[in-house]
Amino acid sequence: MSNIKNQTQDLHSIELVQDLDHEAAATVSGGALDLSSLRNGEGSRLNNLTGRFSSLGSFNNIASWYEVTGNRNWYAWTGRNFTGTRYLLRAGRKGNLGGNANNNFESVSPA
Ligand SMILES: [Ca+2]
Repeated sequence: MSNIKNQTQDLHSIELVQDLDHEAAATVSGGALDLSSLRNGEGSRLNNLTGRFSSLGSFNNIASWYEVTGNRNWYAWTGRNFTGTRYLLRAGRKGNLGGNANNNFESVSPA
C-alpha cells in the first residue's frame, strides 16, 4: 500500500482532467495556484497560493478546478499534512478535477 500512497498521479495522463486551455503559456516566473469550488473556475475561489499548505482549511475537499500560473509545478494531496494520494498539477495548466481528485484536495505545495 505504501507505494500507492506515494505514487504521483499526473492529472493529464489519466484523463480525469479536461485541459481547458492548451495555449496557456508558462512564461510568468514564480507562479501561484488557484482553486475553485465548482468546475471551470466558478464558485468560491482560493487564489494566489504561493507556499506550502498542510491544510486548505474551509476549502478542504471542495476544489473542483485548478489553475497553475507561472513556470512551477505544484502537488496536491487528498489528505492533510501532505498525505494520501499526490497529484501533479503542471505549470501553466488549468482544468477541472475529476474522479478521486474532485472534492478531495486537503493540502498543496509547490513541487
Ligand atoms: Ca467542488
